[in-house]
Amino acid sequence: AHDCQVSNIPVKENFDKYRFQGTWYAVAKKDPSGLFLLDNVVATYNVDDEGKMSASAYGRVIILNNWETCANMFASFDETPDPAKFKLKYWGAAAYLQSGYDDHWVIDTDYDNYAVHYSCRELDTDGTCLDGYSFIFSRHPSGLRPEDQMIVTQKKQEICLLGKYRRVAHNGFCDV
Ligand code: DAO
Repeated sequence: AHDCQVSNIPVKENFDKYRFQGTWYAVAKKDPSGLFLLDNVVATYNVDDEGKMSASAYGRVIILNNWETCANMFASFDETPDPAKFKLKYWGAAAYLQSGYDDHWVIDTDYDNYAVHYSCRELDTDGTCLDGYSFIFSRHPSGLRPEDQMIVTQKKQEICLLGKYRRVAHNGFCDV
């Protein structure tokens, strides 16, 4: 059923950016090559009066191979014809942090507990993803509820990333 073609990956139907607002804790991550955010990753989404979605995020990063810090990141989202598929423009509070323009797809969410994010940065010639990343988000820093874990495992399979995730720790490193 899953041919791993990026263009065939199902995303959340009728995605509601308003219900998605607020704080999400990354509890697992599939890294891209040249990974940036390591752990203690928290993203807060907001929709303004004009319906424009933005986010701020932080997480522990290592700059220049040896300097550990907390990255303070900002993001704005461009909408596409599919309400669950955005283009993410992101930049750091400081110039030495990463910036870029990535896909930002919401694969699934119940808005209240879990969300599965996906971004393919580079397509392979066969239409599968050559380089991408994915966050599993929870509304709770403690992790996912058992009933959500089953759904999330299913979704990881659908995006062909089952087994590729690592746990994202929340140990207070970036708390203010
Ligand atoms: O960690 O390797 C990586 C890629 C992360 C890209 C930076 C994203 C910053 C903004 C996050 C908004 C919500 C996902």
